[in-house]
Amino acid sequence: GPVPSPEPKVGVVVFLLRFQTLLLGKRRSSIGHSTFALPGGHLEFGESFEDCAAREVKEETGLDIEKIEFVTVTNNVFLDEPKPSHYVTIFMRAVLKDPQQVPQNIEPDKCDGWDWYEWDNLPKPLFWPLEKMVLSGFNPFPGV
Ligand code: 8DG
Ligand code: MG
Ligand code: MG
Repeated sequence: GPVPSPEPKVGVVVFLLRFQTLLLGKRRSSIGHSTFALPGGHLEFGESFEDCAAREVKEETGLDIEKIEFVTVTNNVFLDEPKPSHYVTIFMRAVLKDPQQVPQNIEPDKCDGWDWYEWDNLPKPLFWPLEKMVLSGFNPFPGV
């Protein structure tokens, strides 16, 4: 019989800003494999966007963040991926509690590693939801 469509899900991702750079990692997950993306993951039942942002960044990088705030939301339908999926993606912004803290690759099955990149010198290819924002002229740094 007909295959039921999967439900849209909510992703919460973080522009983690450190001086003039932000944190990106190369994905190993099936959606967006080998593209550079923000830390983040799925919103859990009952969770605030801020709590989800802090939890996912901690789980994926070991970093502790603060000044967590909502930036924007985008609608992302992934039909060309191995598993078709649909995410409403909440983009948050935050900074490190301790600017000297170093990211760790805590989930090496999901990411090749984390590093800081300047907005004017981003790695390629970017995960397309992020690429779309860059092309639209979006800038995550405050006061721009
Ligand atoms: P979890 O089990 O830890 O909750 O999930 P995850 O494995 O960390 O999920 P994820 O794929 O990293 O993030 C959830 C979805 O959010 C992702 O499949 C698609 C959407 N998403 C975007 N843009 C970005 C981005 O820049 N980074 C991340 N991590 N996810 C993004 O639309
Ligand atoms: Mg995660
Ligand atoms: Mg993730």
